[in-house]
Amino acid sequence: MTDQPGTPPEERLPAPRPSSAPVPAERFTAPPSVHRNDLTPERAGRIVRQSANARWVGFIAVTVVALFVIGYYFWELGLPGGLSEPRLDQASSELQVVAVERGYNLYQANCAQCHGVNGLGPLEPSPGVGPALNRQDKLFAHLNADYLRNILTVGGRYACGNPTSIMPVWSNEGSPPGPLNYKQIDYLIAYIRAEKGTGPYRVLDPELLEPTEDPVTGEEQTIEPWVDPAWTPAPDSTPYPDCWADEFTNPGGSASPGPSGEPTGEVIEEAALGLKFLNQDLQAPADAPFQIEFDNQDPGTPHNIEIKDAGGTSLFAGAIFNGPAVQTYQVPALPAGTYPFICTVHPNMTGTLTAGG
Ligand code: HEC
Ligand SMILES: [Cu+2]
Repeated sequence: MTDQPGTPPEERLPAPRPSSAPVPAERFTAPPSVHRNDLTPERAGRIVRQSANARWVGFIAVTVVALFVIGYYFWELGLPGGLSEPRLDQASSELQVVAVERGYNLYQANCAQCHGVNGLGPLEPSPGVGPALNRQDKLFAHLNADYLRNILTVGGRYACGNPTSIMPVWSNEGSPPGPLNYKQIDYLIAYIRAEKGTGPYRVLDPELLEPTEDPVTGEEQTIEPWVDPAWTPAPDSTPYPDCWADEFTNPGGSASPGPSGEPTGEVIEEAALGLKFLNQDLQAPADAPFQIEFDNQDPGTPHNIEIKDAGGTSLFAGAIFNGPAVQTYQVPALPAGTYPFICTVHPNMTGTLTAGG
């Protein structure tokens, strides 16, 4: 069995096989034509032509791909020199247009009754009880997107901490939840913060979302954005106060809130309801201090009485307070004459005070 006796079986090498003669086998051979490699001129021409076609195909394919890449590059990033807008900017400005147009409708439906159709609040032709929003000094920094989002989520008390504020919670994320979802809040902010010179934004029919036409001119109606991006505050101005009502507590001019101390003088009465002074003709003594007992009957709406002279200079401005509440103002002596008075917050509320006479 083995030629290596003595070694353990696992170290033994296999026994060599006796050599054998190769087995005769018939070989397949290709026909002689296959082995002929001399080229006829036609065949050489065909090969050259065919390989030229293949090169063309390759060249065209590479060119198409290269052009596509270049075209895509400029489509995506915009043509140099601002010839076209980058695709994403274009898409986002389309979204911006949609947001402003929707926000406008939401504003008109929910906010205009208090803040006015143009956002001018008490200065509207039909004044609203809410403060003006469409003012560059407010829009510059005070009414930023975060502030707007917060006040729409928390409600009017976010502005000045007034728990009886009549401005409700608008966001459905507030407590109690309001009627508007986060998208609608975004739309409102987009409308309030839309800048002049952008757009055009169309006035869409709230139901059909179709553009509306001016009944007189027949032209498509467009939205006038509020924010003027070129506006900057005067160099000596102070920032707009965090609480909008603080703006009125220190009116300009030489107004002083009147001498402190014991109230003295005749007491006359005034009341405000529905954004109107109920008594628009007040009689006061001349040349003697007097008091005005002011009954603000508008719930959650701030009013005061500010007395001016004929030239419009403020002579006295009473403290602004929310109704319903009564406060008594101490008014300094006035020379005989007639004086217009207004509510500082709602300059449309007017009356006339006659001293003496
Ligand atoms: C029922 C009337 C009313 C409605 C409706 C209303 N508001 Fe107001 N809003 C007010 C009043 C009042 C204030 C003042 C809050 C306070 O200090 O009590 C106010 C304050 C604000 C302020 C803060 C203004 C400032 O100068 O700080 C913003 C912003 C505002 N409202 C936006 C809106 C928006 C947007 C809507 C529509 C979704 C809306 N309001 C609907 C009454 C209203
Ligand atoms: Cu008022």
